[in-house]
Amino acid sequence: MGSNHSAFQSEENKAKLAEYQKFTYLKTYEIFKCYEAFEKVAKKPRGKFEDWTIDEEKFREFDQFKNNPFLDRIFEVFSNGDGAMSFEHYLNMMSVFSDSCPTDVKAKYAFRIYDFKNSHHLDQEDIGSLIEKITVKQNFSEDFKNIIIKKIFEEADIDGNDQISLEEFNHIANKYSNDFQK
Ligand SMILES: [Ca+2]
Repeated sequence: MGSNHSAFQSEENKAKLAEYQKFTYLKTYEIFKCYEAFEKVAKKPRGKFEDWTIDEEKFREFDQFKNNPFLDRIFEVFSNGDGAMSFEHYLNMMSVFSDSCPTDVKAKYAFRIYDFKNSHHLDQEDIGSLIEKITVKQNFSEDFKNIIIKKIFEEADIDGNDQISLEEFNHIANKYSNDFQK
């Protein structure tokens, strides 16, 4: 695939493509790949691809996210919670998950994904849910889970208010950014 794509030939869509190149961390061929993946599953009420959407059921069919324990949270965060993911939402999501996206941007979205109650901070319940999702096969005891939660708060909750703020989360994300990027 070169630097051209049949979907981006009109002046209007060329301008769109230029915007996507500017506002995402995706390379041009990655934007084309996203378009093709999205085009395959999207509902198309009108011809303009800006109007196409995918719902959560369709989103579950993407190989990349099928086994992700945070799939429902990812869909909610990137579709802005209205149940329909537009192409621009999708592109933004793929951009955040791409290798070129910087750690602080990834951390900002990871924070929102782990903020299960959309409360703008992570509390012990959020961290508990996070641990449950990533360790579902290990079947940890409540006691062991609480020990991990305590350890996480000891390290991350710098001001000791029993909540992890975005700033505190960023601090941890940067500290462990090498692991975080994997
Ligand atoms: Ca705190």
